Amino acid sequence: MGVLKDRFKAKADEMTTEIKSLLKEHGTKVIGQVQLTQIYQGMRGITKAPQGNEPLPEGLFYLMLVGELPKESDVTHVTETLQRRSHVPNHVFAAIDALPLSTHPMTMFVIGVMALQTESYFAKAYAEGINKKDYWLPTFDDTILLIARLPRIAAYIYRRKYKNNQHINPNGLLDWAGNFAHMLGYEATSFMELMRLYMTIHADHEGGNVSAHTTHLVGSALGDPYLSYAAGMNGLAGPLHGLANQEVIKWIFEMRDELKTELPTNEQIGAYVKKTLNEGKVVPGYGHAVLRETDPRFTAQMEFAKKHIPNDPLVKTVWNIYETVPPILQSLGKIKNPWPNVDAHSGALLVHYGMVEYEFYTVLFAVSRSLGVLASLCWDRALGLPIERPKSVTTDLVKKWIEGKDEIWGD
Ligand code: AMX
Repeated sequence: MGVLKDRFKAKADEMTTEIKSLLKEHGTKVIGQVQLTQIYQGMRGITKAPQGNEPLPEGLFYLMLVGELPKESDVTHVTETLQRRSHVPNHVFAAIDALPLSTHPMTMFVIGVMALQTESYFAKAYAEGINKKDYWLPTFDDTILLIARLPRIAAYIYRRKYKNNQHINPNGLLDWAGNFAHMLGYEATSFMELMRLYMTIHADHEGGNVSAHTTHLVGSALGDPYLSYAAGMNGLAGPLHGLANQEVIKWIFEMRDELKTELPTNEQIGAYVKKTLNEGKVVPGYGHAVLRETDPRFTAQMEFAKKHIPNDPLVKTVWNIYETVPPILQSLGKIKNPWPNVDAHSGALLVHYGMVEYEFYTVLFAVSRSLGVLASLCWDRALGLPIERPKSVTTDLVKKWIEGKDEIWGD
C-alpha cells in the first residue's frame, strides 16, 4: 500500500496549503446568489464547478487519489494491493445468509457492508483517541480494504440468490474487475472487458449526486468509511438514481411483452413512452439533474456495443429508444434534459452476456461507485473538512422573511 499512500499524503499536504492560502486571500469572496426556488428544488444550481481495450478502474482510482494519470506500474501496484486484501470474514456471509432469498440484492449488499464494519480501522482508532491530523490514515486503510472486498460480497449475493448458492473462489491473478466477473461466474473475455468499462464509468460523476453527497455527508460526522459508504449506497438504491438501471430493463421487457415483439418499431416505442408518461411515471434512463446532453457514459457503452454486439435486438431497441424518446420529452416543455443517462444502456449489455437478473444491476453500480465516493472520503479527511450542516427553515419562516418580518438567512 506504501506508494499509493505516500503519494496521496504528498498530494493532500500540497492541497491543504493551497486551500489555506486561497481562503486567506479570497475567503470572503461571494460565489453566487441563492434563490428561494433553489431551496425548494433540492439545492441544485447553487455552485457550478468547471467542469485488453477497456480501461482498468484501478487507474481511475489512482487518478482520483493522486490527481495524476498513473503509469502502468502504478495501476499494477493498485491491482496487487487490492488482490492481497480481498479476504472477507465469515460473519459477513452469515449476515447475508440470515436474510430471505427474496430480499433485494441492494439490501443484502448494504447489510453485508455494515457487517464488515467490524473491521474498521477508523472506528477503532477514533475510539482509542486518534489525533485529528491523522484521521486520513485509517480512512485510507479502510478505503483500500473495503474496495478490495466489495466484489467478493457482491458476487456472493449474486451466486446465493441466482445460482443455487454455488460460490466461486477469487482468482488472485486477475485484475479487480476481471476477478469480479470471474466470481460472478462470467469467464468470457468480452464480459471481463465489459466489467472493466462498467466499473470505470460508474465510479464517479461529481460530488452532488445522491450517493456521492450522502457518503460525504455521513462521513462529515466522522462516520467511518463503512458507515458512510453504506449510507451512500442506500441513496444509490433509489429508482431516480442507481436503481434506474434495473428500471430501464424492466420497462423494456414490459414493453416487449405488451407489444408481443422482440424488436418494437419506433412508432410502437413512441406510443409506449406516451402511455408511460400518461400514467404519471418517469421514462427510466432519461433525464439528469445536471447533464444537458447525452451522457458520455451512455455513448461509451454504445461504442462498446457497436464494436462487440451490434446485432443484438435488445441493444437495437435501446438505440431505437434513443431516437424516439428525446423529442417526446422535449415536447413536454418542462424536462431540462431529454437525453439518455448512464442507466439507459447498461442493462442491455449485461443481458446480452447472460446476466438477466436485473434486480442485481444496482449492486454492480455500487461496487464501482466505491472508487469515487471513498477516494473523496479520503480527501475529506486529509483536508479536514468540517461537519456538514445546511440551515433548515420552515415554510412559515420563509413567509415571514418574504414579508420582511424575519431575518432567517442570518447565520
Ligand atoms: N420521464 C418523465 N418525466 C421526467 C423525466 C423522465 N425521464 N425526467 C424529468 N422528468 C420530469 C420531472 O419528474 C419533473 O416533473 P415535475 O415538474 O412534474 O415534478 C420535470 O420533468 C423537471 O425535471 P428536471 O428538472 O428535468 O429533472 P430533475 O433534476 O428534477 O430530475 C432525474 C432528474 C434524473 C431524477 C429525472 O430526469 C428522472 O426522474 N429520470 C428518470 C429516472 C432516471 O433515469 N434516473 C437515473 C439518473 C442517473 C443516475 O443517477 N444514475
